[in-house]
Amino acid sequence: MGQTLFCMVTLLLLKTIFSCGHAQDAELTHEPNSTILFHGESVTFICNMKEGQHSNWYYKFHRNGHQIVSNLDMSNFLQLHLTTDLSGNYQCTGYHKDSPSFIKQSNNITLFVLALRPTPTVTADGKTILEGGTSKLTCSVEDSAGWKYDWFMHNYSEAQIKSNAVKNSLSIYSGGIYWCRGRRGNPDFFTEPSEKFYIEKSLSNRATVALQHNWTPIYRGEMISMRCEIEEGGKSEWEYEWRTTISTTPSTGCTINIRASTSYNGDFWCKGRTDPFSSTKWSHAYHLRVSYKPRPTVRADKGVIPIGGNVTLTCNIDNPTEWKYHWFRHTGNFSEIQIIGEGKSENVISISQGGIYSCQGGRGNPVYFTEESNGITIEKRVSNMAVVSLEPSWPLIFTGEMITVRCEISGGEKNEWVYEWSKPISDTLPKHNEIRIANASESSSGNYRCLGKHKWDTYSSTEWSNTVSVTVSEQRPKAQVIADRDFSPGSSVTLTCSGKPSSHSWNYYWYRDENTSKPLELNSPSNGEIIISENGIYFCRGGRGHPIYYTEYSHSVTIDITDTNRAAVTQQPIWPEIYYGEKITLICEIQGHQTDWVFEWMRTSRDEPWIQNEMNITLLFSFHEEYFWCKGRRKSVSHSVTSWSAPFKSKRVNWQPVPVLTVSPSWLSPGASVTLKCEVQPPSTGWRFYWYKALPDLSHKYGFTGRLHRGFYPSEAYQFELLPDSINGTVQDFYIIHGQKHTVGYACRAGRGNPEYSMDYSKPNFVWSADSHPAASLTVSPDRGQHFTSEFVTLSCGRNSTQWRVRTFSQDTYFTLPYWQIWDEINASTKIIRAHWTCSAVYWCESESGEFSNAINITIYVKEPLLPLAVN
Ligand SMILES: *[C@@H]1O[C@H](CO)[C@@H](O)[C@H](O)[C@H]1NC(C)=O
Ligand SMILES: *[C@@H]1O[C@H](CO)[C@@H](O)[C@H](O)[C@H]1NC(C)=O
Ligand SMILES: *[C@@H]1O[C@H](CO)[C@@H](O)[C@H](O)[C@H]1NC(C)=O
Ligand SMILES: *[C@@H]1O[C@H](CO)[C@@H](O)[C@H](O)[C@H]1NC(C)=O
Ligand SMILES: *[C@@H]1O[C@H](CO)[C@@H](O)[C@H](O)[C@H]1NC(C)=O
Ligand SMILES: *[C@@H]1O[C@H](CO)[C@@H](O)[C@H](O)[C@H]1NC(C)=O
Ligand SMILES: *[C@@H]1O[C@H](CO)[C@@H](O)[C@H](O)[C@H]1NC(C)=O
Ligand SMILES: *[C@@H]1O[C@H](CO)[C@@H](O)[C@H](O)[C@H]1NC(C)=O
Ligand SMILES: *[C@@H]1O[C@H](CO)[C@@H](O)[C@H](O)[C@H]1NC(C)=O
Ligand SMILES: CC(=O)N[C@H]1CO[C@H](CO)[C@@H](O)[C@@H]1O
Repeated sequence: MGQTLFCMVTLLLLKTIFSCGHAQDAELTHEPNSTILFHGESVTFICNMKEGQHSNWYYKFHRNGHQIVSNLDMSNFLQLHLTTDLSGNYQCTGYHKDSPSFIKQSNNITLFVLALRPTPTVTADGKTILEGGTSKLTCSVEDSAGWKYDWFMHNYSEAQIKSNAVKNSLSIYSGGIYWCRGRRGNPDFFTEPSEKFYIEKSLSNRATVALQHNWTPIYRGEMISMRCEIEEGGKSEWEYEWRTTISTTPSTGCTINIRASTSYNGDFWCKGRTDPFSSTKWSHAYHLRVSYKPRPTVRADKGVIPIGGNVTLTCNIDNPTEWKYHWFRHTGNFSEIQIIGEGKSENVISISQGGIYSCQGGRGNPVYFTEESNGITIEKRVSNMAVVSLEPSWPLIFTGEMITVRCEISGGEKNEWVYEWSKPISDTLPKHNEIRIANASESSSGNYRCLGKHKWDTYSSTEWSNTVSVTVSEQRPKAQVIADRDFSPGSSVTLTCSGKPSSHSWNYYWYRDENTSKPLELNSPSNGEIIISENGIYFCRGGRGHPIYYTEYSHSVTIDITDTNRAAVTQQPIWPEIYYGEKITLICEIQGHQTDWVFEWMRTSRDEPWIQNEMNITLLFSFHEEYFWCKGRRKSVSHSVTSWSAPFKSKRVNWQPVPVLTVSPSWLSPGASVTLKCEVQPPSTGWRFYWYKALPDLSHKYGFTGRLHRGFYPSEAYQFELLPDSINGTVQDFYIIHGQKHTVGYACRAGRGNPEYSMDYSKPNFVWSADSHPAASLTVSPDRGQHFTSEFVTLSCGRNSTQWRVRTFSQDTYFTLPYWQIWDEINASTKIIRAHWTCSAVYWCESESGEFSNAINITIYVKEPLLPLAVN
């Protein structure tokens, strides 16, 4: 009954559709419901007639208008395994079983079958997840629909975390590697897996780069440790990551230990990580700056440790509190360095010893040291007092005097001190306690002071002593004579001698009548006064010290008690005679005040405009005697004039004196001394003597030396070489030569005055030796000392002829052979003489280099003796 009803309703409906003419269309659907499908996927079409029971219909499926043969059973669904050639337009058609002409056609479905399996993409609303937050991942398959989603995560190992989800998004809470795939259909068709999507979890703990020590500047060479600190990080096992701007990447540990160098200058960041996907944010950058190793400087509050006090040294380094201080002391370049303070945290030190101090800073473990500071020299004053004294303590010292400056130090042994002077005399610093100046000169002037330093600690010294001022006058002082001028004839005269510059330390010595060897005896040599009642020429000088240092002689005053204010001409030097060409000084003396006068001079040879009291003259050759007069005129009272002095006649002689040298002995005994004596003829005084050795001059072959006269000038045969120590001449007129062994010739010369008046050389004189000189030996042939006027005698100097000559001496005359006795000359050094009476003489050889042979006596007899004579 029910069935019948249903059939009736269906029929009714059919009728309604057909009768209305617009029955509902058939509907074709497909699963998966997507226009784009992929090769390998299955698709199921279902055809719905939307009218009656679906079993009342036959179904046909068409692609692109062609019936699809796999649907021969005419069922209402069609499953296809897709390949790309199955793309196309699908439609189904239904035929009503009851009325096959009743056909219904479905809608068209267009399918595109793509060859390549699709790949989904994963997108996220953030690449990192904050701690406690979430992130949403979305999986999308482009251009096709109907997918369900599988999610996978890689976290140490791979796991599927969601399967067959309808929603294509996923909320996640932890970091990791995520991917997805889509699936649809039955059986499942899978997309390719998506790309892996990396999500990092950002931990809220803060990372900080910190130095393990809190020092500000880091110095080159210092060991430092940089640490990555993580806030509240104690709970987790952290791994660390570092990032820097320097070229080398440091290790991945929690700390970076490095020896600082400028190549580490840069920025450092770090972060902590608990697992591969969970890390903190990067820390703030830490700027590492490595500076050069510092060198501290030392300063002292004073340079010298006062007596009983001390000195504070300060070691300065930047950031002083970060360092510990090490102090050193040494007392010389080679002394041991003493460590006096190690690792003090104060940078000051108080010292009470002298020396050179330096410091160094150190910090860290192992200790990092700064450079060593400069050294600072600290001296120490000890309480001993240095006192300097001058001996003798005259306020003015004269050139040539002997003085001693002495330094005395109170307390302590004398030899424990080294002395230092602030006025050293020479470049070599005297270290002794006295400076003895044997011959003071202007350069010895100055302020002398001294100090003592301990021998074993030269940085400990006394204070400078007092100063002693030494003034050395350049001039040798001269004595001055003043006569009290108001003396009346017949009474005594007082002469006063004074040293100029004056000094109370002078003793005075008086002389009369040019006798300088013996001063007059005085009661009190120190007051300089002498009362005289005897006429004479007086002069004086002062002297002081030990050995006595003398002033120059004063000029002399002529005391003629019978006349007052009488001018007198005197001569300086006081020589008994003056040779022509010699220079002397004439002095006009007036008793009384010398300075008060101007002078007039008169002489026989010419007018004399000279107006000073001293006149230099040179006496020239003259046939006439020359006289000099002078007179004085008071400067203050011009009409007060003395009378002309008595005429002064110089004892001039018109020739030049001649020196005569005698040698004794004439014949040498081996090792004897030879005494040379030089006499000036005629004798006179004031001479200095110069001594010479005679060097033969062979260029004067025939030169001979006669007596005294210029025509036989000795220098023609000899040249003269000054003997040692004779350069300034000698005062004595003799000269001793020790250890002379061979024949040799000498000469002398004398001179006097300033400028020196110098005379000719004396003729040479010889000392003969019978000993052969190694250089030459004179041989006689026939070999004997006696010969006869009838004989020829050959004299030979030896082998070499040109350097030697034969000399002879007879009757005070020297000859070079040949002479008129010479018959023949073999060569210069071998002579044949015809024995002649004049030839009884001494013979020897001599060479230009100053060498002499032995000397031989040869005696000539007039007649041949009856008996033959032996040599010697
Ligand atoms: C198939 O997909 C289309 C478009 O997305 C939609 O309009 C239709 O309702 C779907 N059909 C089924 C049976 O889900
Ligand atoms: C990742 O792996 C760790 C260790 O196996 C585990 O503790 C953690 O829960 C995992 N995370 C997820 C999202 O599975
Ligand atoms: C340095 O001098 C001061 C004051 O004069 C004194 O207090 C201190 O003890 C002295 N130190 C030394 C080491 O002598
Ligand atoms: C130490 O050496 C320096 C430089 O070589 C030198 O100038 C100084 O005089 C020396 N000091 C001593 C005490 O030798
Ligand atoms: C003293 O010095 C002077 C020049 O400085 C010199 O001429 C003289 O010979 C010296 N005297 C002595 C004794 O050394
Ligand atoms: C005289 O000669 C001496 C020594 O040469 C010299 O010092 C002096 O100045 C001269 N006097 C005059 C007035 O020329
Ligand atoms: C000679 O005199 C000069 C100047 O007075 C002096 O420098 C020199 O040392 C003297 N020579 C000798 C050997 O005495
Ligand atoms: C040469 O003669 C002198 C005086 O006649 C004599 O003193 C001397 O000793 C003689 N010399 C030799 C070497 O015979
Ligand atoms: C002799 O003297 C000459 C000139 O000085 C020299 O050249 C020669 O060598 C000398 N001969 C001998 C044997 O000494
Ligand atoms: C309803 C509809 O559009 N039908 C069409 C389906 O496709 C065929 C040809 O492929 C057409 O003829 C129909 O009109």
